[in-house]
Amino acid sequence: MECKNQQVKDFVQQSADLLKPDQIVWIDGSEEQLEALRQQAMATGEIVKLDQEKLPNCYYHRTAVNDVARVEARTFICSDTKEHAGATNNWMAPADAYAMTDEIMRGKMAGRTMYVIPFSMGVVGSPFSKIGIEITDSIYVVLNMAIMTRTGEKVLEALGDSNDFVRGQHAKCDIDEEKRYILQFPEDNAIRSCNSGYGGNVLLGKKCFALRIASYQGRKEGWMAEHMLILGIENPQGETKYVAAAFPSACGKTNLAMLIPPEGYRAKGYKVWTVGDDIAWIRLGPDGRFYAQNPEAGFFGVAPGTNEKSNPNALASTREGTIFTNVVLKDDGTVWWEGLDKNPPTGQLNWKGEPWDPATGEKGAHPNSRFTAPARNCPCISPEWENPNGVPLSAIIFGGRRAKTAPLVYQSRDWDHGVFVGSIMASETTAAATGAVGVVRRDPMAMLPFCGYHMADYWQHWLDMGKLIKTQPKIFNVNWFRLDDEGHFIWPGFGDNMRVLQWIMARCFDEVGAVDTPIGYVPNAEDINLEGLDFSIDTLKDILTVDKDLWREEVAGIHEFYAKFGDRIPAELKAELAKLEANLEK
Ligand code: GTP
Ligand code: SPV
Ligand code: MN
Repeated sequence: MECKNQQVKDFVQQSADLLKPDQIVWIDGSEEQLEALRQQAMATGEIVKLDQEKLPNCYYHRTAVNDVARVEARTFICSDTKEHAGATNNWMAPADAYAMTDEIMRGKMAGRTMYVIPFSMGVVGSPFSKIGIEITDSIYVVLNMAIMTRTGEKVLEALGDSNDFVRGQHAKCDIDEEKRYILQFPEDNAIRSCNSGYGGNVLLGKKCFALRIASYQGRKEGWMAEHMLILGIENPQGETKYVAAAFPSACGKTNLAMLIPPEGYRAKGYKVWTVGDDIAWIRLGPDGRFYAQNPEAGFFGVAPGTNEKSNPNALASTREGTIFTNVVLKDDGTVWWEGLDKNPPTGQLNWKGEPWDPATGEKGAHPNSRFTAPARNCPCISPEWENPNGVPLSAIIFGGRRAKTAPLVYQSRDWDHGVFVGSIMASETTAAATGAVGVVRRDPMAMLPFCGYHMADYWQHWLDMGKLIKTQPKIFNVNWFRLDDEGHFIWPGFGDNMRVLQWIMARCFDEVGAVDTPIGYVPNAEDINLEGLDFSIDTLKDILTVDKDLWREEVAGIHEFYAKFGDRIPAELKAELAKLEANLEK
């Protein structure tokens, strides 16, 4: 493959000068090249071929035991000043960050091959799309990028002689946790990642580019990069309306994106179509509405809990051309994880590659084990998912994992109030990032770990974007995770979330009323369809209540959180907080 773009060639040469690989291989996007790389990775044990009858073209991989999730504490936004990165990001001066990682990465590809992956986030050639070049010494990264993004020759053709591409450098180095760094340089369109082999740290098109760098680009260029799924809801009349939803990591985006409506809905002709499960790039359309595109081409989904009942569409997506990471490897060439079924296999190897006995109660798959599956495999993939112009949004949904406080669903009063609702999101932490699990933390718009600049400026950008659109999507908040006194989820969730989506749609098109509460509009319990569900209206009323005492505590938490941003908090949001406080005193 020949590259004619001088800036790309220079970047590759500079990378080689630093990393000193024995050879350089350009990824052309062909199946022949990928197959040759799989053969090589199998020979070294980096990947294992699974049973080709049951799981054609599927492979298995284990990461190092110390390298199983995103490392937020070692992720930095290296903007020119600390102020630009803001109070919620780790910051390092760009010159220091380059110098430090020059030392760490220098010569680390000696004796190895350096792969050059031209990739496009978004449909190649679409007005939404952006191009990147990832340098890596990991075949696993190449194979994953080939599923998660559009790669190869066609991307270089689309780039032409432009300098508008993100420069990504990844080197596995020694997988040393103490020298692991995930660095974003928004002003340079550049990313560096070293000493990791875990997805979110090394598939540089995903969180590093499509959220951290892209959120910065979006502010500069007048669009938005969000941690959101996109789905289409088709009604019995055959009309499809689209919504985007932001939930923190491992809080249900993939599951909602692939929802199968309950029997009664299916009988009437309702369908849900998946456009994306993790990231949405949103632009203003010519008709004054927001349009969203999924910049990815695959799903990097949480394996545990995925089963025939909870998410058959995700499971079906993984039956071909998929890479499984850190799940249980069975000697029959298939895989298993907690929650796949109720029969944990015996005599098999756990995610660490050790003999494992489920009777000990120890988990076989890592809680953040993942599948990398091509989006086109998904039985409910939307016919519009590769529409170069994206899909128009009727609603935006925020949500988190809250045992208490947040009701099942509520609607904001208007755009600015909706931005406030997003800014105060809080959720219990999950295994998707290293650190404690189950701790409530503020995670505005599910972007806390992914916003590439000052969070308060990001809120201002949301407010500004709202002013640009004629038809603003309605903004909602959901919580599928309220717990009862025994610690069980009260709401059945999954497919039954369709009942909430139906109310959301009805609100978008002024077909149903609501109760005005201190926090926003909450459904009349009678307006949530419980047909065919063994769930009492009293329990529903319970999870729709707005407990003023809990919300007063919440307000105290919001004040504390907002204080981090000082004067930079947009006046609109301060006013919304004051309004919430006043409403709670009424
Ligand atoms: P990332 O890929 O990390 O961004 O995660 P995600 O937001 O796509 O989360 P995902 O859909 O993979 O779900 C994560 C976990 O939440 C899984 O264990 C699911 O089983 C669980 N989950 C998803 N939806 C629901 C729901 O409606 N109710 C309950 N109780 N659990 C859910
Ligand atoms: C997330 O953590 O939000 C993910 C997985 O989607 S990762 O790619 O690791 O970021
Ligand atoms: Mn995610």
